[in-house]
Amino acid sequence: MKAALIGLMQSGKTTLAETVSGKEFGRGGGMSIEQAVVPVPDERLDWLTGLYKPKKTTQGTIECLDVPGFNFADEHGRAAAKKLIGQIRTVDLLVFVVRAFENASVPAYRNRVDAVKDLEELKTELLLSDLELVTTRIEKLGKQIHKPTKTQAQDKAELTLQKKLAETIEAEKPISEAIANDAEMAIIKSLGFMTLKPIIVAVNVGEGDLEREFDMSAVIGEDVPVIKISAELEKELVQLDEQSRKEFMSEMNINESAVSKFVNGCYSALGLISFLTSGADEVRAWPIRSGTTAVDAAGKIHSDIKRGFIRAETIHYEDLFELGDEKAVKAAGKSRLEGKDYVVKDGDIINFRFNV
Ligand SMILES: Nc1nc2c(ncn2[C@@H]2O[C@H](COP(=O)(O)OP(=O)(O)OP(=O)(O)O)[C@@H](O)[C@H]2O)c(=O)[nH]1
Ligand SMILES: [Mg+2]
Repeated sequence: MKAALIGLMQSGKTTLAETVSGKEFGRGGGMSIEQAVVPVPDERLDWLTGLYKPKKTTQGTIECLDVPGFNFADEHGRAAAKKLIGQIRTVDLLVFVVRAFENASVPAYRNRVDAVKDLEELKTELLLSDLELVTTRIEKLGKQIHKPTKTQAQDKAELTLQKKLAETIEAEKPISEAIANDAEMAIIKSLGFMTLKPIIVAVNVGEGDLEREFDMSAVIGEDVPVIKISAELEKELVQLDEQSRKEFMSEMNINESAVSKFVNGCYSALGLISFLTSGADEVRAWPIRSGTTAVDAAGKIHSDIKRGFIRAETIHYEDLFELGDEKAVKAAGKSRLEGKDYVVKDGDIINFRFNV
């Protein structure tokens, strides 16, 4: 799963990326996109590791791109932003990082510190970049359909759809409204429209400002996860040992770490849950979309396990945690044999039986 941290200049994207990944990027206003991997914290893995003492423990991960800040205030900045947006059209999720911290030594974009206005500007610009993409496609396809190419029928279908998208954007409606079904979605999927991607908003607040309320619903609706973090402070916290960190967090009234908020926000926006596998070799968390069936979950591990799927031997983490070991879970009748179509739940510990 790939997420891009985007936002206007100097909103704290790099600081946040460093905080959640534990990696140092170094500054210098570079114009290239940096990558970092965020390991997904999961207490269940820690507990299972204690129980099974496996050779290794593997957390889920989120691949993060730290994208240089956008500056739509001048032509040079717009050209740079356009190029950057073109480079992140394949990501699965956008994390909008908006500034709400005061810091006299960091000049504010357009001389304002206004998270809601920044979010609005960002959203409008992404919509415009999608409109530009649609316009380019319409021009290209308009010429192409008159040539006897192999893709003529497909091109005509796409042209009709792109025109519908253009009308929708011009009517200031989200383009998702113009896409009638999966077949239409498939036609345009590879273009990577920015406004079709799931998003979360990370409001970067000043120290001690975590309680502040922000109403973003007028800009992004009710369903988008909004997290509040104080990136600079929390970056310092991750460098402390666990004991001092806990003390600091309770002193500063921080009840959830930045990485936990970040990961939960991303998982929720993407509809992800985790199933677990455990044994003497490895204890591991596997992120899947909620609604995934047992046979497809098996395919995440290996295509052979999917192909030769027999049954999913399943227990739930909560039962194991409560009863102490697998034997006790079985004795309590809480071990299940699930078939291909079983819908996997968050916290299921699965041992796939397969035959190839
Ligand atoms: N006071 C305060 N300063 C912050 C906070 N987060 C970031 N900063 C400062 O703001 C400046 C910009 O932070 P970055 O993390 O580099 O921001 P960015 O969004 O990556 O910047 P660009 O990539 O240039 O757009 C740095 O000087 C940070 O120290 C914060 O939570 N509080
Ligand atoms: Mg940066």
